[in-house]
Amino acid sequence: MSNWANADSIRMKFSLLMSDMYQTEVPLYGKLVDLVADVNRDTLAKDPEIKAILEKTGEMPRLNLERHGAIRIGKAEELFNIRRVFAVMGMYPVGYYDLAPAGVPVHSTVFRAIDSESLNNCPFRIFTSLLRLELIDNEALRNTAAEILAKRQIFTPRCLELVELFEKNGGLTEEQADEFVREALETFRWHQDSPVSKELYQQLHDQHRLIADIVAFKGPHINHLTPRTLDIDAVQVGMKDRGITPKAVVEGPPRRKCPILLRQTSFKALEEKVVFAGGGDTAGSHTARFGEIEQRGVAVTEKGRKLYDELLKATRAAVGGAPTEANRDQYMQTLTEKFSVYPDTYDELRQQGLAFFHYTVNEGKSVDHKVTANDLEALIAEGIIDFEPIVYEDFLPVSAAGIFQSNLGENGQKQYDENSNRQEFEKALGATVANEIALYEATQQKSIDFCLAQLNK
Ligand code: OOG
Ligand code: NI
Repeated sequence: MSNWANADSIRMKFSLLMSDMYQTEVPLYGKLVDLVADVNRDTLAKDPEIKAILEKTGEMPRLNLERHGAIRIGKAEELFNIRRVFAVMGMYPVGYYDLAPAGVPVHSTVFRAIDSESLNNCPFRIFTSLLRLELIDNEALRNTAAEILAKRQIFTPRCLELVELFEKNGGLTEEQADEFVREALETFRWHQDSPVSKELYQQLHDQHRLIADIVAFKGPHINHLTPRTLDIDAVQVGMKDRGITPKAVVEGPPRRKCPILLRQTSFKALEEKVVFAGGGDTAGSHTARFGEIEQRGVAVTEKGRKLYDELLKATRAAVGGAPTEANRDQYMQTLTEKFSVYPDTYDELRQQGLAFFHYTVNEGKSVDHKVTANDLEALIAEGIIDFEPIVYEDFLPVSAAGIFQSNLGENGQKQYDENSNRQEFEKALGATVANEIALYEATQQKSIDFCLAQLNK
């Protein structure tokens, strides 16, 4: 037995500190958290079926804890070290997202817990994007940006020392872990004073707002946190009622009886005061930080994902591109129409191999003969085995681009024809990213194996 602090508890402590910090820095976020808690309470009271599923899958205690955050970092070494920092909290890189085709000069991964028990203990995860400086077309500006980034250190020296201790000893003591979360939090803090002049900020900003958000600041301030709701349409309406301005449309699939993947909306970024370097006219502002809400549904298979991508593409083709304030109603209507062919019962989703499920033996049930995976359908029909949706724990590149755009403002859209560069990303990361579909597949298979072992006992 080791006396090392548990990674899930370190992550939990860190996420609670982060939430407190963000509510202080962005008070509107606190209002959003309250709204989501109200909507979740109403939904659970109205819909006993949702409540039963959440109770059975063990997700109930984590419902109001569910949060993801996002950061944007500037250089390879930062990505390498952030991976080491997140490993202390039991968070590992899953998935590769290339945002360049959607006009955002970054590529990303998500640091999150992998197994379902750890996810239930604390689902906190961070969408982490790395700037692709090579996509800045102005060479002089690109070099200046690289020089500024080369000089910065986004981790406290003590944070890196504790990471080294963790790597050397295989863990941290409780006391070291508490110190670690406080030190690690510093990396994500908002700094009002910018290391660059107002002029340079403007040049970076004119190139792309995102580039200014990364290069003109001391560190990768947390740019949003996201609670999980059970009814995102109610939150979208509720935001307006409480004086919070939501983005034009909810990203992702349309409203369904059996939610799939991920739906997201956000409130628009706030204008925050910035003090630029150098004398003279140094006061200014920057808009980047916002609040987001997510509703999660069942994880889909490769086949399910292909169908999702096709229907989303068809919707966008029909309305002439990404949704805007002007075409939002038409967009949502078209989306619903296109998705009417996507099966909307858990039974169909399962039988057609479109989504992943977690199988369990119903209480008190047994069999009088040996069973194999081939008997699964019969066992379900006989009420011996039951299944629940496996929640999608990852993100969607088109939705993520929509979230980026909504807080980068109207002029955020650019065209990049660079190829996606996963190898480059993994080289900077110092590790490969896990394949999310393979993880869901393994979770599903484990539950089937467990059922069969239990019945054959
Ligand atoms: C990240 C946007 C992506 C999501 O939920 O899809 C994201 C960012 O704005 O840095 O967080
Ligand atoms: Ni997000």
